[in-house]
Amino acid sequence: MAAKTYAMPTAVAEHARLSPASYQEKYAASIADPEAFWREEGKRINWFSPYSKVKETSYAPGNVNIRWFSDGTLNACYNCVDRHLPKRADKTAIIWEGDEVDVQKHVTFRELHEHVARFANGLKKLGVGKGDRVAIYMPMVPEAAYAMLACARIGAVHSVIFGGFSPNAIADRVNDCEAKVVITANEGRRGGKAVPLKPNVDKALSKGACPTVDHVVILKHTDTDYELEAPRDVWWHELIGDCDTDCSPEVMNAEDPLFILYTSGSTGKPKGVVHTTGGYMVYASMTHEYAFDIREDDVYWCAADVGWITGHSYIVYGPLANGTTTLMFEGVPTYPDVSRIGKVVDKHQVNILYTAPTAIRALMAKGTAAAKGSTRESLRILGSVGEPINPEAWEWYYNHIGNSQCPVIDTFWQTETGGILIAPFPAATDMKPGSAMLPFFGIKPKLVDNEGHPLEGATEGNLIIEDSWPGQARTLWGDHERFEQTYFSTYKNVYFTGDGARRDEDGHFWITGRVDDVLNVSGHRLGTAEIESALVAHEVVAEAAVVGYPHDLKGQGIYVYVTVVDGVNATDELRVELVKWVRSELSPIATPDFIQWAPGLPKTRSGKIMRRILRKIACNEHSNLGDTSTLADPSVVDSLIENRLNR
Ligand code: 6R9
Repeated sequence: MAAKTYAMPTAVAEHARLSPASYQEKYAASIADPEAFWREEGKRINWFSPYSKVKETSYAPGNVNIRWFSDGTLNACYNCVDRHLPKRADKTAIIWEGDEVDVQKHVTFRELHEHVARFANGLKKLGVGKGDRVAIYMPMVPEAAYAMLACARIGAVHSVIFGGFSPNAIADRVNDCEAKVVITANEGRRGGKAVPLKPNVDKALSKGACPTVDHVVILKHTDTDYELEAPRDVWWHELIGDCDTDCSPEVMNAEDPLFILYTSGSTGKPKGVVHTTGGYMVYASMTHEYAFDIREDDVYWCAADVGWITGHSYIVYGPLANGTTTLMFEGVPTYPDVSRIGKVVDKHQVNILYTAPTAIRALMAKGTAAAKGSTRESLRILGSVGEPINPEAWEWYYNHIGNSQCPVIDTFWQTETGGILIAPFPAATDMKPGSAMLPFFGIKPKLVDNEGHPLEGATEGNLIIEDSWPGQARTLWGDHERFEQTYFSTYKNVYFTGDGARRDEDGHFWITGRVDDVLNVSGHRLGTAEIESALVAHEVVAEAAVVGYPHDLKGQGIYVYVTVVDGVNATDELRVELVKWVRSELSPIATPDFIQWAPGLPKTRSGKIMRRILRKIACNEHSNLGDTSTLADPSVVDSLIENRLNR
């Protein structure tokens, strides 16, 4: 069946930088001569000394080496802040919306410059210099961005640790990169609750667990007092008390590391993904401009957390490099209730909203309540990121948040890719709910079978990227071998995303999810995302997760976890109905073998369902769940195990 297609809304298409023809032309040029293409595009960034070299990249086994613009020098902070001062000093750089409804702040580029430069001088006072690592464990406050930019200004490498991580996870990350300083706050606020950041850092650092840390800088964000441990701890405001606002940006080489960001891999130990300065800045700013068709007066809101790559590339570096007003939101979409997002959009006249399917589904579960109390008329473009967006969520987002007037830009990318790889760039293409559509300039997505043979035409396979792009990760901190092994060894001479994808008859890409989530049922390949999407399309299903489990006859059976919408009774009759539903919505080959009711699903703090755990529970391997330290709410797992045993 042909996918439903939506045209780019006329109001967007008429003014967008791209048209289908100009996209095709520019894409073709980027592929025909990447060297010439990026030599030109690299100029969007201010360089202290220009590059003569552009692309020096090799994916050769045993010699993976990725360098872009390697003889140029620049400073990322200068590009996000200083270069805007001549024309945009009084323009708002950051709008901060606090956790509580009536708390907000506007920071101009001039003020941003002052805050960042003073804090950079503060870090220098603590002995932080070029190449030193600094861990940032902060709530979603402007100071988190100041801290990142201050590190970039003095050439220190930041490693942002998501504010929801536990002490053990902090210690692992701090130790892996041997951070010298940890920047935190006394407390964060999320959904009306206090998040004990400073106590978590204390626990992480206790008993000499993090021997490289000399100092902890603490922002006083709430009124809660914690005792400081002298001489290790220092208040942010005291540190900068006597610092001036003059701090010249360090001259960095294009290939000097800008930051490390830890992400989970298939094995337990988190991977320290390393991004360098020049290529990352070019790619983050360019993709931001094109994916959201950014205009000078736009108010742009990416509702991610700075603890994730989306926050790095699309709250801080991309938008600020482009001189865009970027909104930082401390809270959650459901606090005080599901109308919050719409109300924030109206209050700050947001033009572009970029969020995740998991947030969209949380709002969708409450019907249309999320649309109450706001008009959202300022919106022009919607974005989605983090996981495949099921067509039902896409349509709900399109209709009830975007008033059927804003394109939904479904952006596929990864921590390792630095920026967006595949999306329906406005107005390069029509949209198909659930499809990420087309590659960005310079990106060559290909599908291969399990042996690495290229697959042509309309088909499904493993998603690889042939050749390099400037925003790509360069290595894993301290473990280049693992970098090669993880991304370049499954298939030779290409980058392996770890995702599966389908390419339809029009050449559009549909990400089907991590390859390890693809089921093979009676010889039929089925994406867990497809089955979930079918389930979520049923009105009583709030959320669903599907995993495979060994099945005597079929090879793999389909095990389904379902969270029902508030107020619905989870009965045996409903089980039967849902099985029937999936058969008719998708296919009899997708018939669920078992449906387990789940009051909640185990998710990482960024909202990704931890299928690894669900697979273990489905297989009755409860005693060996592996690393659960990144779970948002570990108690969910206990109740799932209990339900499983009592079934
Ligand atoms: C940016 C980010 C990366 C993984 C990726 C894929 C999934 C992200 C997606 C998507 C389908 C999209 N993913 N965006 N799948 N459609 N639009 O999320 O980075 O946290 O490293 O996750 O997320 O499976 O491989 P990261």
